Amino acid sequence: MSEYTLYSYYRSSCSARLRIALNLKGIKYDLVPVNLLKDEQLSESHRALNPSATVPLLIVRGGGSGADDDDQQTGVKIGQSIAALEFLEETHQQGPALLPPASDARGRAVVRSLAQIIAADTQPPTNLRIMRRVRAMGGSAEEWNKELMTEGLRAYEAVAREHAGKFSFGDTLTIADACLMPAVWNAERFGVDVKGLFPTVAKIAAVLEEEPAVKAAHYFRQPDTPDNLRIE
Ligand SMILES: N[C@@H](CCC(=O)N[C@@H](CS)C(=O)NCC(=O)O)C(=O)O
Repeated sequence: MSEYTLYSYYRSSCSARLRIALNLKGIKYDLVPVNLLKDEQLSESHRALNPSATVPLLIVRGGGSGADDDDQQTGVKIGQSIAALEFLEETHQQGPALLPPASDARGRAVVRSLAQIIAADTQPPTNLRIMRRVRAMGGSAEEWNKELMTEGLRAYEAVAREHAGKFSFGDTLTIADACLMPAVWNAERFGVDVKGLFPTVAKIAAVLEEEPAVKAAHYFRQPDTPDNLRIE
C-alpha cells in the first residue's frame, strides 16, 4: 500500500486537480475509483471517510502525513481538494513549487484567488448534485453549466490577464493552473467557446495540455476511464 491513496473519479475536475499536483510532485499513489454516476460517493462507507460525500479524498499515511504513531494506520483524511493541494505543497517543498514563496504574500494571494475563482465560485454550482436539482426543477442543466462556467472563466481571464506568463501566474505552474485545466475541459464539454472568448485562458491551457503531469491526469487516461473514451 502506498503512503498516499486518492479516491477519484476519472471525469471529476476536483480529482484532476490533485492528480496534476501529485504527478508534478512525483508522488506515487494508489487510486480508488468512486463512480459518481453510480452514486458511490453517497455510500455509507464513502461518507464515513469523507462526510462531504464527494471526491477527491486524499488519505496520507506514515511519514508525509505529519501524523503521530496512532494515526499512521488510519491516515490523515483530506476531503477538500484545495486543502489537499496546499498540504502537498507544504509537505513537499523539495518538488516544483505550486505557490509563490512565503515572502511573496501578494503573489500567493493572486494564485489563491485564481484557484478560488474555480474551486469556490465556478465548480460548486455546476456540480453533479446541482445539475440533478436543476433538471428536477425542469431546467436545462447543460445551459446552466455553460452559463456559470462562462462567468467563472470570464473572471479568471480578467485576473490572469494581469499576471500570466506561460502559466496563470508567471512562468511556474501553480495550484491555480491545477484548478484551471480541468475547468477548461469541463467548459469545453459544455460548449463554452474558450478560445474565442478567453484568449489568456486558452493560451495557458494550450501550454498546460503539453505538460506530462497534466497529460497523465487527463480524464481519459485514468484507470476508471471507460474503454470507449480512453486515449493514449
Ligand atoms: N469543495 C470540494 C468539492 C468536491 C466536489 O464537489 N467533487 C465533485 C466531483 S468534481 C463530486 O464529488 N460530486 C459528487 C456529487 O455532486 O454528488 C473540493 O474541492 O474537493
